[in-house]
Amino acid sequence: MNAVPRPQAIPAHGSRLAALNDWVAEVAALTQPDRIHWCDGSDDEYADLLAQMVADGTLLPLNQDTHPGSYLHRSHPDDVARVEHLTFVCTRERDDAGPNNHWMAPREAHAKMDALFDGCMRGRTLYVIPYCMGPIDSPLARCGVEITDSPYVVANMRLMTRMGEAALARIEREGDQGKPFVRGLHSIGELDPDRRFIMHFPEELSIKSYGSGYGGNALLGKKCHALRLASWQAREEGWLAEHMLILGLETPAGETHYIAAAFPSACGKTNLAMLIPPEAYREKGWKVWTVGDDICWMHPGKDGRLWAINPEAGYFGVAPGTSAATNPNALATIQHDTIYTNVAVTDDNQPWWEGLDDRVPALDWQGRPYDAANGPAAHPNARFTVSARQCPSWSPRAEDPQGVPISAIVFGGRRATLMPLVFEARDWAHGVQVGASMGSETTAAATGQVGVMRRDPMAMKPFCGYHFGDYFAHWLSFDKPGAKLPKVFHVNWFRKGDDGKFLWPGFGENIRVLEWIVGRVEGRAHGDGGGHSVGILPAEGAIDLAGLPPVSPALFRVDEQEWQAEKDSVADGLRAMGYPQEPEDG
Ligand code: SAT
Ligand code: MN
Repeated sequence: MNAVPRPQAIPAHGSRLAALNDWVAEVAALTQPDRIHWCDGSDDEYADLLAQMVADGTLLPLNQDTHPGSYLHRSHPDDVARVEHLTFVCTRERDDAGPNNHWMAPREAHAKMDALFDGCMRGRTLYVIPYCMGPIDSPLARCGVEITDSPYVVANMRLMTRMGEAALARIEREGDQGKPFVRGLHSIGELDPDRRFIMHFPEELSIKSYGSGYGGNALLGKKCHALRLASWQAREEGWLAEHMLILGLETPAGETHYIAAAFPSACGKTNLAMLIPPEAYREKGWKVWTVGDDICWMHPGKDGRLWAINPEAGYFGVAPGTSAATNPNALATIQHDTIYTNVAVTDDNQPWWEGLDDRVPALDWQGRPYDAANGPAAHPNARFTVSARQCPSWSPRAEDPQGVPISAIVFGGRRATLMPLVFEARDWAHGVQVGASMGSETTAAATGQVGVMRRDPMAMKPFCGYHFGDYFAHWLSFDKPGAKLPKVFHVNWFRKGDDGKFLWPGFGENIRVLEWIVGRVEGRAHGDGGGHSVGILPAEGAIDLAGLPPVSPALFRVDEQEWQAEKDSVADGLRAMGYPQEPEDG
């Protein structure tokens, strides 16, 4: 076997920031690693990590002719998705976490986690990953340090965040000014689902995650930091940390509007963010630019508008269903230098998943010879991890330190019935209500039953790090004098007809809806006047374009009785999540 280069020798002091060194030393004393490696984020370091993981079987090289620089990771079969029932927000007061979160007292949670971490890195390397969420020079970006014993996590963090020396330099500079960094401690432990917890301590800006190597459980910059802790910080500091894609829609007039859109996990955020318009639109000059596909941090600017950054630097996207027809940009993005997790492979060792094409895979996601009797070849939550810059529609504005101004916010879920293709909220308060009322059928992104309708306000049910009642109030608080807030919309690509078939083609044709949305923003497109309880629907014919099949009126049919039933269900759902809040005692 090849001699595999080991990580660099342990520096006596990795950082000039005493608080960081002390924390690393404290964690090392608890976890007892054989080695400590401070990640510098360099190409050499990444290459060494990949070589080491290939040598020990953590990564399998894919066909390097068709997919240069790409590897497959097969996870433990019990470690394939987020585990919401094992995810906790640990605040001193239970009520601060709200009924939308599992709660544990911080002292109890620390004791439980420290018992798990005790000695868990024996024989392993402890990696220190300084990272920055957002452009490295952006005042809107925030930094953290993840400690992990998983080289797979390090490699993924390198693709998903700005990781290494530049982040460390910023953390040190901010440390000099007394600014804290988020501390995330992670170990894959034994990958035992009975010894697995993801704990958040928003008051301490810290995270402890044990027993899983899966994305949202283990890449702590993502959901744990950029959503759960950041939403807490955002509330304290007057901004919003949201589960939203950000896209730029360039119109034939050459103007680019930025749209932020919240959909639950595995409901098409990546596809919408990378949309390629149909020919009829491209000819006219429409183009979509991708700023982000999962997370959006929005700050009110001096001009009253909301300015957004994508805190991430990569995509951790769902592979199944991604194809030349559904998302050609994603497919082009993941042609090289991509880490695939839990996909199948063809007989010539190319990554494969359901919906890609009609080839028959050779091995399934667990490495077994493919047999349809075992279920899908790729795990339904199989993922790709890739640098955002590889995307053909990547927007250079994703690196803009001040972010992009948001013209419209879009909410949407997976709803087979009732919800029209698109409607506009009457005003900000109504928009907040529309977001808070979101419902969606569950997907494979989290463990549990798939396809069950649940309330998922703003697509943040699994990610809001504090009480939903306070969260809605925080959203409402943005409506103040001088604010130039985005218009708010709701879309549903997933409505089905009586025959059980989707009524809307989706994907590239979603631009027809986006066109109406920016038309409304610019004051050009017509609405129906809103003389009903839904909101403002497009006027008849307002989203039809010659050359494309007409939009089915069934996509806009709203039965008032069914709408009333939905409102009752929303009210029940919101009450269950603590809104409106009970008046405080005493
Ligand atoms: O939680 S992950 O980031 O791994 C994927 C998702 O659910 O959005
Ligand atoms: Mn997500």
